[in-house]
Amino acid sequence: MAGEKDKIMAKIDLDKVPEHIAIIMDGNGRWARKKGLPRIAGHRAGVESIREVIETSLELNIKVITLFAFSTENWKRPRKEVNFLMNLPLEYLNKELDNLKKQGVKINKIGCEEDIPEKTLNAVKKGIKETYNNNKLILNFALNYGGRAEIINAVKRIADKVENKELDSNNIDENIFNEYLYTKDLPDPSLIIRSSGEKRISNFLLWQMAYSELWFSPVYWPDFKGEHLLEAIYDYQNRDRRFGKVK
Ligand code: V0D
Repeated sequence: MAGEKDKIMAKIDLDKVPEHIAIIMDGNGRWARKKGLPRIAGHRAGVESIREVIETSLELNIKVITLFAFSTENWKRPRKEVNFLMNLPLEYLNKELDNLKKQGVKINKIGCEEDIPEKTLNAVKKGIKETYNNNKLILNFALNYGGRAEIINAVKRIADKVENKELDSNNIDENIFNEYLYTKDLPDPSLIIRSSGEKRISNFLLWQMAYSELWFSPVYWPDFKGEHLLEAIYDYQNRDRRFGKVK
């Protein structure tokens, strides 16, 4: 029997899939509240949605998925919640790493390493190392990431280079600037998705989103399934991307 996912899948043009999809995984806390559960139960349930997104991305031959897992602002949440979140990469990799390896998924991360507990960082680095040679799909986690912080960090390192006469400021262009971003080896996101109905970017990939298409799904992240990703991709494929030009 063809389910909702197969129905949308049949409409997708496999030659026009977005190369890089970035996702703001919002609505875990509200999902939990609606069910009378603690917020952390929502975060844990959100892991299942990551699995769905990976599976569907592999079916479509999508090259990069970036997941906004923890922002530079998330430190302001209650300490108990922050501690729980910082344990999730470890928990996730214990459970999923074998699968990811079999699926040919390459783990990557962007964001500021400072302030991330050593145990968390070591688990992530181990995941990156053990999947380094995979090439089906890059699963890029934004951890302690902020778009403005990323840009400031780039500007400071460029200023150092100019001061040391290793770079002529006249030569600074978009390509040079890109080399100083966490995402230097990744294509810009073609499509940015935010779940749970909020219509904001919240300091995510500010530089990289210059020409990204945006999709806001009303579905809370733990309820976000393969069919919801396909819905976003189907809409994306029916847009007219002009990059400022006329066709
Ligand atoms: C909570 C729902 C996987 C959204 C999914 C530290 C928010 C579950 C990771 C993860 C989080 C990160 C790096 C890595 C492997 C896995 C993760 C955080 C939150 C914040 F290398 N899920 N996940 N990290 N949530």
